[in-house]
Amino acid sequence: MSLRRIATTPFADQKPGTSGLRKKVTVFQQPHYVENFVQAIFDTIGAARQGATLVLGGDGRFLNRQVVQTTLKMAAANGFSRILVGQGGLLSTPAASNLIRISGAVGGIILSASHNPGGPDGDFGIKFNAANGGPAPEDITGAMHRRASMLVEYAILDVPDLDLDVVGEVTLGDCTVAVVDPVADYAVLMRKLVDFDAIAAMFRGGFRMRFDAMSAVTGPYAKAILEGALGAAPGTVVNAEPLPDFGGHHPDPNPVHAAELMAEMLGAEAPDFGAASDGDGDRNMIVAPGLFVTPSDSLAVLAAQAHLAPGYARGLAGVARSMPTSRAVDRVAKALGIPCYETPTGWKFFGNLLDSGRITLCGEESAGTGSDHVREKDGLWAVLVWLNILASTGQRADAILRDHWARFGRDYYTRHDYEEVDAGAAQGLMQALRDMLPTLPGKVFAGLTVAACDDFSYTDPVDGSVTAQQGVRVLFAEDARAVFRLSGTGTVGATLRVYLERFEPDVARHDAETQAVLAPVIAAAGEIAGIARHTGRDAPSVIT
Ligand code: VG1
Ligand code: CO
Repeated sequence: MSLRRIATTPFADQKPGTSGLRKKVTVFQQPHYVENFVQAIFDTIGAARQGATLVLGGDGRFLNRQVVQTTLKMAAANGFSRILVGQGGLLSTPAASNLIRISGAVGGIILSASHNPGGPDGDFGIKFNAANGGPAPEDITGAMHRRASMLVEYAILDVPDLDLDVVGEVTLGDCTVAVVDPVADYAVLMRKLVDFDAIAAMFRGGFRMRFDAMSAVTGPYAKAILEGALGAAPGTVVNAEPLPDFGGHHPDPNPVHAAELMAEMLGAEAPDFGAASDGDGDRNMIVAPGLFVTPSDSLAVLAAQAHLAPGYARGLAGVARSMPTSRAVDRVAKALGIPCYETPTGWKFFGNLLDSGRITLCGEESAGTGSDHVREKDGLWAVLVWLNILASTGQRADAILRDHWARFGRDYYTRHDYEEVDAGAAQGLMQALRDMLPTLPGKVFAGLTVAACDDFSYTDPVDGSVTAQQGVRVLFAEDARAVFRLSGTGTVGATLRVYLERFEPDVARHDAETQAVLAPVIAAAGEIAGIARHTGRDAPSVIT
């Protein structure tokens, strides 16, 4: 066995976005591309990696196994003394976060492009999580990018591939590689947080559920916990086997990409509860019989009812939501008398709030909810807390949501995505919006009056760091809001996201169709931003 130093040419495009470095598989297949970024991660960790533990795993997509092998050999050549890797190279993002935290690792590398499609023509991604289990904050990802842009060589052991399919320990150079069951520790954690006995009793009583794992990483977790530990009927979990191309599907749990689940839940034979998760298991979609639960509403319901789960019986210290997430959770925080923080998009911004104990629960409109149990959003966790609420209250999921609206009012919410727009045109739209901000207040668009607007800037209350230009928000006097930002996870052109919402306090008007209620907000947003003019599109590519 020998340690080799291999010459590489630096890559200038290895800049992590909202959640790690995400590119087309073909980009990662360039010679030395993976190695270059992995070495940049190790160099950024610096001396702290000597003798340290590293966690490693991914969502099973195309390239996962190959990059796991490369990373193992590089980690062993770079001074780590112990590497925990999920069996088969698999770890869901929340399970990886948990493993980092309980093993005292210096950090972890998660291989995933999350909800982006996989396969040879799909996307791949590499993300570094720090010792708290959370996505590296911007100063660290910035340092990785700078390092990747100047690297000239990387270190790797010249050894055959390891067998990752057998649980147990093997030696790699001076390093021990522990191949671990990806589900076991995560299941132990879930058992501490939610009342497994109550949920199991509910399933014994005939409660029926459908969980769509979308042929992605959550399959083994959902099978073991829902069907195994909790006794849900066999077949409750569908698309349970992680596939390198996710079976050709788009592993993004929303009503468009989880259409089969939606059809079942809205049909006559709907089970009592429906849920889905994304490529790497950190997102969740919740569907009640006959009623889709928007992620923003789900966060608000969880905030209002989490105390029913044993892990949260003591109540919540505070909550947080990303800026484009609806203000439904703010109303709950107000009623509970706890703080509610508004952060930029991306889980990394919740890290300091969670670490400092300021918040217990947080979430995003993009189907992400989580708590202080790990430092990532956690899809299956959200589903289990929902099940706990259903078991504790004995209520149907749709009744829970309607009661929530009756108490707090309903925030009608939709997101319109314009995908693969010309990057220059998208930048132009955002710049034009920023330029017109001072002139907007008082103006009327589609019958709505602009009350206030800004380009969201966040000052972290813990470390004082400032993150500017995080999206333009326009607040209307009619208690409606439109938010515009560009995606930081796409791999082709630019994606314009337009987030639209309107508050409706009157319970008599809680049964309307979302797009119809929001039509004036949609029209006003289109007019203000000149969406058609800038993008050449007359309709969004995806409406969720
Ligand atoms: C999207 C979502 C954001 C989420 C991020 C990562 O980012 O909007 O809320 O945190 O994906 O989610 P963007 O920049 O494309 O809007 V996941 O499941 O990739 O880890
Ligand atoms: Co994800």
